[in-house]
Amino acid sequence: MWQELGINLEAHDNLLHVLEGFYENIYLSQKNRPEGMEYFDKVVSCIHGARIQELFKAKKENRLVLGTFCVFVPEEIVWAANGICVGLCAGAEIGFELAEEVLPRNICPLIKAFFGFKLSKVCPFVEICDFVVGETTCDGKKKAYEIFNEYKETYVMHVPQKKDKSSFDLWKNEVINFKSEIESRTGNKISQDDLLKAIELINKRREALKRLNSLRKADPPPISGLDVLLINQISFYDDPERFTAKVNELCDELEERIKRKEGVCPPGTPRIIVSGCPMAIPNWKLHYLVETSGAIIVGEESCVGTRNIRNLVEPKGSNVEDLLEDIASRYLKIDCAIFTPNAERIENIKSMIDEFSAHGLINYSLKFCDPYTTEVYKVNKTIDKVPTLNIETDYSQEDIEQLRTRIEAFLEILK
Ligand code: BJ8
Repeated sequence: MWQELGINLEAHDNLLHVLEGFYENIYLSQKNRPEGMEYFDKVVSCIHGARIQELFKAKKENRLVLGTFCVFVPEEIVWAANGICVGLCAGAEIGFELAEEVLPRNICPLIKAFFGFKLSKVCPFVEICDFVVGETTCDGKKKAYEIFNEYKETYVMHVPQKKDKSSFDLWKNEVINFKSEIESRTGNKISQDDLLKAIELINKRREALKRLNSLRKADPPPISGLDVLLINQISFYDDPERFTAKVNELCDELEERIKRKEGVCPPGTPRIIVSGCPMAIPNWKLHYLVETSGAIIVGEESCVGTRNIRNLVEPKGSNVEDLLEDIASRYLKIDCAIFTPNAERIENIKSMIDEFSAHGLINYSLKFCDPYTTEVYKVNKTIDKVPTLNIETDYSQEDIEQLRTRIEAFLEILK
């Protein structure tokens, strides 16, 4: 299967070998994990196996498989046309030397990583996709997609940068165009019923993740931030129906744990919200550092976190076009830092601090990410309830000790 996908088998073996050690160290060494994590451990342990096989089979049955790098792509439309949408990995320093042959050195590591995975031919997910859907979010991605298209066909959606009426009209039009694109590629005409079913499928997944998040309000939290981060990362590529059922099963178990006051750390452990850039799989660096330094992460204000699940599509429309408008309005509520102004993000951070009784906020930015590094100023100016720590990093391991020292000093302040 991997050969058929054109995977570089030697590089791929090395990658899986490194990942395995990494996972054992970071995940399996955690104490008192919920039993329900077994499913998610299994998904990771065959990250390039079982799910790829499912996608492979789906392609043989003529189903469209497409890949994305941003939560702005309205996946409901893909599912409605009997296609499959997967979020692609961009969370590790893989193939950076090859990526730097086509990209500037000083570009965000997430962008470098999606090129690196493709150019080094180690990611079966990107290889199995019929095409990739990009978006005009930050400048780095926008320009990178032009080059990426030379290696993998890339369809780019125009995401506006403001949220006024004309921006909404532009975005709604993009959503309508996207639907036509998917229909013509799949040959399936999307009906109202198809759209309603797809909206329900993805809403249910978001609701399960919301339920999981809300259980972290307990003191002590019944699950670690590392585990919730992993579950969020898996949500991007697992089968949505199965994934939702597994998250709900886990939540049932966590509710029992809360009743027994059983947690993954002692009560009163410093509680942290992490806010900023997305952490694509297998980027576990910050969570690992924080949770092995005596604190617990209780929320991620991130696209791999609440930014992706906060809002559901509210299907009020009674025909396809109106439903597309409902989809468009849900997606335009996303409070990504590429928008100006972006006041709702700050309000969302504030309410997360209150809801999750956080003691501190960590602003997490990837190096060279202008939207998030610049927005840190406004976040810090407005958040006065809890101390904040600004972290700017990449996927390397070089700054680990330096970051640990800064995190430990921050936790001393919180204590
Ligand atoms: S909706 S956060 S997933 S754009 S980290 S590549 S912004 S330079 S990933 Fe994002 Fe969509 Fe927004 Fe979410 Fe650019 Fe920044 Fe890199 Fe980023």
